[in-house]
Amino acid sequence: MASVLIALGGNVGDVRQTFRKAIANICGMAQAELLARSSDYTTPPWGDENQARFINACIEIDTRLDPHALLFTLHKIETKFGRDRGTEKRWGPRTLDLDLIAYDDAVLDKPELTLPHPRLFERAFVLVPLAEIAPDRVIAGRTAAKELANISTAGIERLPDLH
Ligand code: PH2
Ligand code: MG
Ligand code: MG
Repeated sequence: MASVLIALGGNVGDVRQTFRKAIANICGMAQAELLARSSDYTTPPWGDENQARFINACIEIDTRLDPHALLFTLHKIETKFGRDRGTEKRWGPRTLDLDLIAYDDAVLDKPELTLPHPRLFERAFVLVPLAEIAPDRVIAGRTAAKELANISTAGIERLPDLH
């Protein structure tokens, strides 16, 4: 079994409900167990500032799928929840983005998949939820807790839990 960190994002539709259903789909389709789930956060749009705020979260799962099979499964789930990679703009609005952040200590540098995620430490919208569930996990020699000190978290707000 592998311990995997996945970042969730979206800014189109009822994103929190999409997250809830997508996490259930990940557990079902990736034969995975949910080990941890961060709170949801509203975050300022990054990359293209001219769009709605995003909601972001992070989860940790235990899965038997290898990294490529897991990536394929995550893409299928994105599509199921309305994501259209064919027409969307880079950094633009989307219903659901599922990014593989880390897969055990795997290091991979392929066109379709780089592990750990190459830009994770530049993005407060990933680091803040990650630091909630895995503050001290060593990823590429660094930790979310320490890296948060080097980055602005302005405009990021934790949302109260849904019930
Ligand atoms: N995702 C993007 C582009 N910009 N900004 C925030 N705050 N959160 C995201 O998840 C995000 C983004 C494209 O995937
Ligand atoms: Mg992303
Ligand atoms: Mg993505």
